[in-house]
Amino acid sequence: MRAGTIAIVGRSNVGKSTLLNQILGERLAIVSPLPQTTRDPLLGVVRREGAELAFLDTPGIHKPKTELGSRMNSSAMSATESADVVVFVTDPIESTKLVKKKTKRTDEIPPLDELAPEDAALLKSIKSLKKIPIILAMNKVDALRDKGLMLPLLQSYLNAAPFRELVPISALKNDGVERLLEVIAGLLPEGEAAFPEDTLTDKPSSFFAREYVREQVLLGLRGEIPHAVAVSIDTFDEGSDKLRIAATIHVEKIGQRKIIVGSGGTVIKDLRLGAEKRLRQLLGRKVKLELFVRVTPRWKETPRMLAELGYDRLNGDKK
Ligand SMILES: Nc1nc2c(ncn2[C@@H]2O[C@H](COP(=O)(O)OP(=O)(O)OP(=O)(O)O)[C@@H](O)[C@H]2O)c(=O)[nH]1
Ligand SMILES: [Mg+2]
Repeated sequence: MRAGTIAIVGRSNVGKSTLLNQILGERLAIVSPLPQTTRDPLLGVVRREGAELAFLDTPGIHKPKTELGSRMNSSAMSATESADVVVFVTDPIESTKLVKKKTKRTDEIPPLDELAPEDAALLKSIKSLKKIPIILAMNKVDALRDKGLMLPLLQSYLNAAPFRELVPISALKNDGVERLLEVIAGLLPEGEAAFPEDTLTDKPSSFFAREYVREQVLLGLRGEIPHAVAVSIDTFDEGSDKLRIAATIHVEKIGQRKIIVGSGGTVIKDLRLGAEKRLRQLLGRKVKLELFVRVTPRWKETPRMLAELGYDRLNGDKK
């Protein structure tokens, strides 16, 4: 059979986690309209006729402003280095906006003939890694009314790196995803399955408790709050009737704490109910979640806090 690891890599917000979820047929990864949603590489395993595909969703590569940001970038790059195949995800609409911004172009018709500078830089570093086959997944094609407009853009991407294949997809609408899997399977090395038949991921349930609380914050709150938040698990009790979890939401400032709690605790109650529901759906059992909020100034810059919050250099980054 064919078996191997596939890194899903790209800028923030291009739809990498949406793609992982669509491939798995399960809302495992958290997804939001905000950049830097994914902070840790996340493994998801699927099987197809004669193939085991172990996908690693990675944090979006961005210009880091904090120690957390640079850890996220390096974990994405090290997942890429150790992969058998790289799926480079990008999207035509946002790429176009980035080009417009850089070149200060004001044309009405989008300049769909140049790749985003951020993508160019990232492709350069992926190319220099070693001879890992790279596939270009042009995502969000559902959002383009005239798909013909995309052809010059695709050509620019093809010129920028030795892509083995180009697959236009819509991760959201499940268009082209099965073909992407076929292409990947064809590039994987011959080998034995690395995971037991029923493995979906290698992350423990407590990881998803953290993630799904953060997802509720990303989806429910605006402004500076979503990126100021980290979640830690205080207790995780499997129990007999239900799973009992106590978690702390860390914020950077006192004002943020107030907003998260909300007047009369309404906001935090919604966060709790939303996260409980997501966990119940994933784990197939009753969940009782208790949430606390704590102000932990500068947690994104403090190595000790980052390690405590699970953002140490363990996730694929061995440095
Ligand atoms: N129209 C459209 N939107 C999509 C598609 N795929 C993802 N999106 C949207 O794009 C946004 C970002 O999706 P994510 O999957 O979180 O993106 P990501 O690349 O994982 O982002 P980071 O984790 O921040 O790097 C969400 O609002 C998704 O619903 C697609 O195929 N079409
Ligand atoms: Mg993501």
